[in-house]
Amino acid sequence: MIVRNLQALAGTEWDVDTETWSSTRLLVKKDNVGFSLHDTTIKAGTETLIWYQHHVEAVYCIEGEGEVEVLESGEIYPIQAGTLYVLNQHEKHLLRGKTEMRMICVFNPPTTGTEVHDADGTYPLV
Ligand code: 9YT
Repeated sequence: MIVRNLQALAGTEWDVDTETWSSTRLLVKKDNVGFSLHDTTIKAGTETLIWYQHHVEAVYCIEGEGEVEVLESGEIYPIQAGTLYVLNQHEKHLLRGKTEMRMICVFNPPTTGTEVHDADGTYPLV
């Protein structure tokens, strides 16, 4: 069994901070369970370009408000506590936090725990 605590991971290599979001990776590739699990905060008033070309991501909002815009179709989906979106088609998108948003995110394949987006909004396939 694996047991971890968010506070205990603060300041480690699995606790990543960027201009528009911060994320603590609670479960990562080396845990060998087939997915990674992240507790992510989207900063208020931000917009992030994201395009997970190598991963499927499920994102479950538990706090805050914002929206996600799918770039190919132009569709915009509002996000609030209780909203789930899943990037099952590797959709390139813009994520906007109106307020600070807290999201629980699952990645398949799992991330290593230290990734930040490249210029395309992508994480490498490790
Ligand atoms: C919702 C989203 O993808 N935010 C960017 C960070 C990502 N959740 C991560 O790496 O934890």
